[in-house]
Amino acid sequence: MSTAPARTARLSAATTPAGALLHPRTLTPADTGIVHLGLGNFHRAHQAVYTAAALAREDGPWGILGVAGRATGVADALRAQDLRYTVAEVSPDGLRCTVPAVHTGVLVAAREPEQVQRALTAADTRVISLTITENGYTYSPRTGGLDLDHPGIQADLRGNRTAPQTTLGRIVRALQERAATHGAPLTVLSCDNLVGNGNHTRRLVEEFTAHLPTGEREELSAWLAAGNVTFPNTMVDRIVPATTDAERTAVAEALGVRDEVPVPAEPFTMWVLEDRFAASRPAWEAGGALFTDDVEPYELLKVRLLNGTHSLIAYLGALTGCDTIPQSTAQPFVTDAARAVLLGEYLPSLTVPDDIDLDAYVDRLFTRWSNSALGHRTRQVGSDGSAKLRQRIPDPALLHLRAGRMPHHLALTVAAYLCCLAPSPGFDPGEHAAAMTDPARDRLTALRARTADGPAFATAVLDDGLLGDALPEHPEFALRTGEFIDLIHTRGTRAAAAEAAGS
Ligand code: CS2
Repeated sequence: MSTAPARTARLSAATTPAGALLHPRTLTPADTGIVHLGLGNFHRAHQAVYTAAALAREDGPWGILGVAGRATGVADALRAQDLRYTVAEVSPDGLRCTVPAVHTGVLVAAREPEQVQRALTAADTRVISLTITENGYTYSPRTGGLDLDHPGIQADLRGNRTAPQTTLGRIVRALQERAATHGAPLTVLSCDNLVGNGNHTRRLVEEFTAHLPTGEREELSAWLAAGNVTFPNTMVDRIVPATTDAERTAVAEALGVRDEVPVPAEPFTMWVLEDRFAASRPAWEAGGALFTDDVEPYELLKVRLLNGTHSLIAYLGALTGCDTIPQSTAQPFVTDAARAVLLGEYLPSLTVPDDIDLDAYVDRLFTRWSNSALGHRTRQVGSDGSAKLRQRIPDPALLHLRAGRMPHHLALTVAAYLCCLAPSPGFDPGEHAAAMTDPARDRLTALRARTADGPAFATAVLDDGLLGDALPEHPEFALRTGEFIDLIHTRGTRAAAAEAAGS
């Protein structure tokens, strides 16, 4: 997998250059205080870096046991490297390599389910944190609540306590065990791009608990009601692409050691959290985290201005042959569409927090998106659109529709997504769109096959609940989305964007 010369030593505890370490101590399994579900790149370049800064400021029991869901590659590579990896901060000015060294173990839930349950249940585990992506929450886009039709949820509600299949199942079974044994309080910390991510996680945990068979749920319900588990809301931000050989080579050159699983990341990073921790927490403010009573304004700002606009940039870019987000934003028509959706349609739907300088924030977003050294791919941002757009589009769209305004660029976002995922026969959305993964792809393709034109297709998709159950009350939104679909198919993506701009 590596392109570094084979004789370069592998990264390990012994070979980590001391100057790259973000904190001074070598952690052991006894230092574990956090079990993190979702061992992806984002976690390793975000929470892990803040945790290293916290440990550099004050020592504490905040080592992280990282749990991958299914994939074994990262976990096994980390084990072969004494749990060390590099964060390769990439900017047009160059590369900065650091090694957080905060993990005390790694597990793969599908392979080592019992060990995962033991770790989640351990009294020393004070925080269970999550970066499982929007998709990992097994919620129904239509209702926003737990997806009781999900086969994994059904199995976990009935199934054994030691090897649940879903994240919700793992958490609730561990909470049951905690309530029944030591009763040590716990914080469940969602770090995913869901609006009200803590509240949302609490709702899903409570719904899962409520559906457990009688005799299994009473003790846990009472324990939860007594406030033993908190679910702070958080806003997380850092653009973290997938790893390529380019980072492996660059890290080998910069550090002189071979890291099979470095994480590329932009220099910018932000974390805003509610300070509601049931059993203390690391001093994450040492890494710049902001603690506040009200995270929602920051979450809305980020999920709409950054993530929502990002989706439009990804889909317009993919449809015009762009591999990366910077290539997409280099096209003036994409920048114009991004500005229009951001300023004209997302911004009016939120209140900007007092400490945010909006002009600087927006300028920085465009600078971040044009970081060509980072190479963030349109297919990565465009993947799982069915779960992502549910968070980004409906509320702002409804605000405009209820006021009698058509949010043309939100409709264009949905249209471009649908053209990437379920193009009509004869329309080729290109290789980047084809490479997007999405659990809804088959369903969307089936709906497309059953409908005659763009408006009928978009209406069928929205009636199916893709963006919740309120948008179908405004059929004009589906019609507008469908017109853009037909325009993209017949006259091209640029023409559709020009039509949105002129509306
Ligand atoms: C992106 C995010 O993939 C996506 O949907 O919008 O991963 C984005 O890069 C991060 O949220 C930035 O913090």
